Amino acid sequence: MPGSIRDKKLNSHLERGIPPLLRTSSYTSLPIPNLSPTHNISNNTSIFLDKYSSSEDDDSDDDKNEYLQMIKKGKAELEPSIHDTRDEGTADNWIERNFSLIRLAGKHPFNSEPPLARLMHHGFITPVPLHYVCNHGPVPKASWDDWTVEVTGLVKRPMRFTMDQLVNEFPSRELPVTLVCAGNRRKEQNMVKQTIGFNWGAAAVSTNVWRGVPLRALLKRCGVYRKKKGALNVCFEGADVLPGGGGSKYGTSIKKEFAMDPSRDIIVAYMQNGEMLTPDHGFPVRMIIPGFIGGRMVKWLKRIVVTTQESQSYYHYKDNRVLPAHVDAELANTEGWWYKPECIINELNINSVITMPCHRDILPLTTPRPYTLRGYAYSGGGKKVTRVEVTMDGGDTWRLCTLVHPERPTKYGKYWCWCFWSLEVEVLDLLSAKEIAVRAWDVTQNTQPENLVWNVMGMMNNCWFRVKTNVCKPHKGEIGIVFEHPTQPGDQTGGWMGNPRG
Ligand SMILES: Nc1nc2c(c(=O)[nH]1)N[C@H]1C(S)=C(S)[C@@H](COP(=O)(O)O)O[C@H]1N2
Ligand SMILES: [Mo]
Repeated sequence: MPGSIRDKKLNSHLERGIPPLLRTSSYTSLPIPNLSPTHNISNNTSIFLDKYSSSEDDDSDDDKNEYLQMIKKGKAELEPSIHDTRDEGTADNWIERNFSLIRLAGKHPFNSEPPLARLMHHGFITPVPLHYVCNHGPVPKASWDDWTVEVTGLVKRPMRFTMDQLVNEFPSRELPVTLVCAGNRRKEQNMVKQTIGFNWGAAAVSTNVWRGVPLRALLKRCGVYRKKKGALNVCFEGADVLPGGGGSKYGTSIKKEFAMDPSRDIIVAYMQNGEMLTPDHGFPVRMIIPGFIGGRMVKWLKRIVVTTQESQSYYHYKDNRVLPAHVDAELANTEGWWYKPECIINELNINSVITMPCHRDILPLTTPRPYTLRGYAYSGGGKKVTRVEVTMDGGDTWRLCTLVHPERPTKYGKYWCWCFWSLEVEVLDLLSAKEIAVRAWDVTQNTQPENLVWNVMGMMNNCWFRVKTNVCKPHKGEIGIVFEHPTQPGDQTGGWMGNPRG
């Protein structure tokens, strides 16, 4: 198939160094690229830079090469994905998956996150097989050659595009984007009071390099009508058929201004980390909406419809909303809270997590030397995380952490990815602290609340992330500090919050 994605070859030069995070961090084997003068990408890797990339954007070849090296390194460290016995007898039995992913919603549908320490080990770019997955139902079986994306509704020229057309007839944009499920850290909410969602830990967050057609370019080709003519929303519809609302497709929508805003970098993506999408992440094509919650990024994209009303999909209303704390499932239905436009979640909120020490890590006190606390932070809407602070005295005093942003801001000054913080502390300080807590701030001076604010869907939990410390005796005559995270994902027990309240 001439001109298709499969024939494109990577063609670029290695120039710049690696981001500082990768040099300074002490994650045991971070992806420290081994820069060599020539590129060698294995045959099955179809990374390419097409003729549009340099004119279209600010994602320079240098940056791309750094990312490529990270991708290569991460891939090399991973065990092969497999047909998992846990998928036997389900509609997903044909999909190969990484065995270490923690399954959160029982067997099926597949909702899973990587072990937190493993996720962090890879640093800025997450290997595809470890990227968290949120599927509401079975993964559609798709073929590149047969797939089409229809653009219709309030457009002058409704059209249907094949995958090869999307690749060859449009400009493309490639950039790293952090995806976060709005349910990230939900298990903490479930400990306080059961929500209607399953137990995400703190690893429903991952970063890949995504490539696709700017949504704006696609809509312009089809001639979107003006607002005066009622073109207010852009709806996205997936191919997955789901039980919700008596059988419906996964779908949602965003405002047309968002869809057309070049600074938002919204793409119709057909590549992740330099290869075609995997089935779990939307093969062959999905939405990527940087700075938004993952729930708006429709996978297995079939239709883009310009409308006056917001999406009518069941999932646009019954999912990805933050309702006030007093609203339980019953009240939500009787008082129609699902349909109140102000409860929708679009952009992510500010959040940060302590990832080092890990849960149940023991720090022996035999050789007291400084210890480095570490973690991740992100915010939404392209806002830069500007400050991360740690308290060891319940919030009376805060210490400033070192922050590393491995991405370069876009030409509009946006940050679409997570960043990493670290803080060196004395072991004696840890010994006298009962708890270590972290909070982040973004460029608009938003920060995280001290206490958890429960909501019925358990979404956007971003209270201070607290790790408890306890003195322990790892060996006879030895003394150490044992660390406890608030929860462990899924049905795993452990964590200072105890077990979920049913
Ligand atoms: N078609 C479709 N798109 C979907 C979903 C889905 O179930 N079906 N899940 C959404 C949710 S809730 C999230 S968090 C992201 C997760 O993307 P990922 O699985 O690639 O990490 O996909 C979104 N897009
Ligand atoms: Mo999600």
